[in-house]
Amino acid sequence: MSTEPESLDEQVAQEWLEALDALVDEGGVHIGRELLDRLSDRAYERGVRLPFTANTPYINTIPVDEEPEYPGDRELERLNKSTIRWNAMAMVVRANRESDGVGGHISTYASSANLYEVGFNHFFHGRTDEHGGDQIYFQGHASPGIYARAFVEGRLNEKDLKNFRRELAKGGGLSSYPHPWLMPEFWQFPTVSMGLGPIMAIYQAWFNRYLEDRGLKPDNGGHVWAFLGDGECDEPETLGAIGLAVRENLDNLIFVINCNLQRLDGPVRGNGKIIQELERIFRGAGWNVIKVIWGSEWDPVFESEYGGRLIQVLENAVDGDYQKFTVESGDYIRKWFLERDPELKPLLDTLSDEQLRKIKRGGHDPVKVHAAYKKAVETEGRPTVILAKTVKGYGLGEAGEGKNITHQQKKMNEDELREFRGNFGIPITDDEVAYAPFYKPDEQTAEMQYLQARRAELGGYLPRRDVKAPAIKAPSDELIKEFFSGNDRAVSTTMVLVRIMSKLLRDKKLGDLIVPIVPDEARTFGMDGLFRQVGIYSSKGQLYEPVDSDNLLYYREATDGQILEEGINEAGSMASFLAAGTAYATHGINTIPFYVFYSMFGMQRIGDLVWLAGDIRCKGFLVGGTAGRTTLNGEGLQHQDGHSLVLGSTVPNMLCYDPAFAYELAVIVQDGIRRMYENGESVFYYLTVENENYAMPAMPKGKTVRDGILKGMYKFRASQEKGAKLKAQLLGSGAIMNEVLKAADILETKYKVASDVWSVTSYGELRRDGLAVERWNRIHPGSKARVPYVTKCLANEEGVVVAASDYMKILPDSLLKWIPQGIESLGTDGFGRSETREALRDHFEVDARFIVLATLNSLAREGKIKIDVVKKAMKDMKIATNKPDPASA
Ligand SMILES: Cc1ncc(C[n+]2csc(CCOP(=O)(O)OP(=O)(O)O)c2C)c(N)n1
Ligand SMILES: [Mg+2]
Repeated sequence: MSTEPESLDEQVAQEWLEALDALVDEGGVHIGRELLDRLSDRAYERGVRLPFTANTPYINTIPVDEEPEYPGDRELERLNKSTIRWNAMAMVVRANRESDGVGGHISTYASSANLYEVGFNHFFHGRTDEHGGDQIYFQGHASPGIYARAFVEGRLNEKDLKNFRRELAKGGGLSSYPHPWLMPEFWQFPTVSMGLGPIMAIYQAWFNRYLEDRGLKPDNGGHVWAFLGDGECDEPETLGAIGLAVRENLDNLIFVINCNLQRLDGPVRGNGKIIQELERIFRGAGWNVIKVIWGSEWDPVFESEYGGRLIQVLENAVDGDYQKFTVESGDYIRKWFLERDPELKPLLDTLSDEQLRKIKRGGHDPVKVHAAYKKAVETEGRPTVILAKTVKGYGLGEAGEGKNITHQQKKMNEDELREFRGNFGIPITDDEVAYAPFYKPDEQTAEMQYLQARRAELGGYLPRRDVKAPAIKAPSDELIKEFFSGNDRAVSTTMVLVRIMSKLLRDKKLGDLIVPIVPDEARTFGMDGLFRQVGIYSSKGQLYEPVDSDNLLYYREATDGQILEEGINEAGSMASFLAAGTAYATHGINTIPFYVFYSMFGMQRIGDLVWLAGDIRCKGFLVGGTAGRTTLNGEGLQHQDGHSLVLGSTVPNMLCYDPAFAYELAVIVQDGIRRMYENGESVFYYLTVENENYAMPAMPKGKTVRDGILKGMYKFRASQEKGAKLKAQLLGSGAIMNEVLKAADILETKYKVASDVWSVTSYGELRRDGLAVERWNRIHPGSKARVPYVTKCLANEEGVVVAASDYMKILPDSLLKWIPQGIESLGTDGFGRSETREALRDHFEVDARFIVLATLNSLAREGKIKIDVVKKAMKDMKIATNKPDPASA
């Protein structure tokens, strides 16, 4: 029979605890840690198993005695912070007064002002000649606070603030959120689509290391700071890549999560504690986690004899309770605590209502936040996340502090404004307060001098997008001329693309700047040759002997490797693309990314990041491999892409091309580098490349061919049948071009239809041109009308027009109004199938037979041939009338 007592004797427990206290008092925390380690080992040996927890108690991670002294002038910083808070609030309130529904957010910045101000005053470093600079991902809807600071700094003026969210106002206004497209000298990183900021930040930190390891950037400091919301952590992108940051030892990365416990509708985790949940996740992943939960006011309370009991009760409260404390009276809170632990009464009697009501949170305390930031920048070997507890709408008082509606709060009445002014001591008179005027202290005041001095010391104002990269020359014709002469050997456009990359990588000037990016599909695309040529980047080199080391194309990892092999992670790969494609602005380095992916897992999987690439003025080439719904055969419905070009057409500054031949691809890549890196245009490219092998023809002669390739179409082959009565203009793209050529031959030999063949490299560019011309004509009545390029190409050509591609019919149809003859479109609408190429092209009705049929039908409609000819052709070509419609099959 066991004689064990049922529970631990209280006195024994106290003795152990006191012994620990004494040990720590005498020897310091590290002695305490050592003892606990040894105790824990012994306990394990004796069969004592503790349940796993990645959590620490619900208190600040940094003990009071490890807090560094605050290096700044608290009072001057407080004055400035109050001024910035006021202006941030005023700009939103005024914008909504003048124009209802303009929107904006007050309460997010209200909760995070201190988090930003400690950073601006002591940490955030601008890029200078000596310092690499920090990259700061501001929480998107905290933008009013960032604008307000820029106003106080003198970078923005009253008119700018007044025109917040009125970008079309005279003289321009401020964009709602961080958009480099709209404010290219100010914002660096678009963050407002939640989750994209954090994943970009992780890959930014990694890419910075890549640049340093490859010798493209000096190792001259700089941290990546990502500010995000606690609600934002529910986005898979936010947490999905945190493992990489640990694996790659990214101690240049700091996440600051503003844990105000609320998102838009209500609490983030009403029934739990978001800080504890995030702590588990990040600690489990190996991050350095610093919790900043309580303000300094609570230090003595926790250290008092009631500290342990109080922490226990606080530990048991859920976030819903904390939110309630923010809006309730001191009495409510006192009662709540007493119900949980009556022995806390003497302590609670000593705490004022105000102390209780606010239960001042660590994120609002500069000392606590500074201690956390300092620890974060000094941490080596791993990334840091700071979980800062704050109050949403802090300082808004009755107007919305801590309330569920606070996220949407945009207006404040006179009383509320007066209260705000009072809370933060803004020197605005009673007469003025209702108007919510902007306020800026005189430049000569101590606080303004301080503010300016701090930024001067830290490398200048932020955010600041500063493009200093020198222009670089596009590859010469000499480099790519092999692609112009054609080749009888059957190759795919994917192989051609890889060959172009390989040539660029060998180029003395451009080679180092090319960044091949691939999500675990290099072998699929035949890119494994590059493993050997330039290696796969790994900060650790290659610590093992690769299983295929005796193979020429072995999996070669190296610290100076050039390929970013991302694993099965399209979002992460795209984030790398963004970091590489914006290095010209972030670091002044012209890296040229080529991100090659399964086209089906591009636009539709990571479309939001592609949209962001447009906003951020990213450069580079997105390459959708194994593209085309019938060209990729066996893989079936999930892999066959017939619409990425349609989705791609939604991004205003992305140029989408579907080239058929090697020389087309070479011309497009060459001109792309010219436009992006020589001319500095804010465009980027999406190219589809396919895996069907065929001989590559030589580039047709003629001055207009190159121009046509880039504009979107050119005549590839004119019919030799001069004087024929029947004529057709056949438009082909990508791999379907070969079907079009076959159809042209059949039409000519069998049906006496002289057929010109056009290569359409980009329906998107043709439509863009058409729209621009149409618009010009609309707003220039009476002027000589301009003519769209596609009309110029086709208007004077004889015969019917038929288009076929491996993409949806909407692409050629989108040009309909500019083609006087009309157009018969063939394409691949519908779900794919796993089948042979031939069967698929029959199923989707894009093979040579259907192109012939469409042409004959058009001719019959125009009365040029008899309908019987069409019927017979169908029979001859074995096209059944009861075929299922691929669009809905
Ligand atoms: C992908 C995406 N979904 C929804 C929104 C709309 N939205 C903007 S802010 C917000 C709530 C944010 O809550 P949290 O992340 O906790 O930030 P807080 O304002 O509390 O600091 C929502 C839902 C968005 N911007 N992006
Ligand atoms: Mg929140």
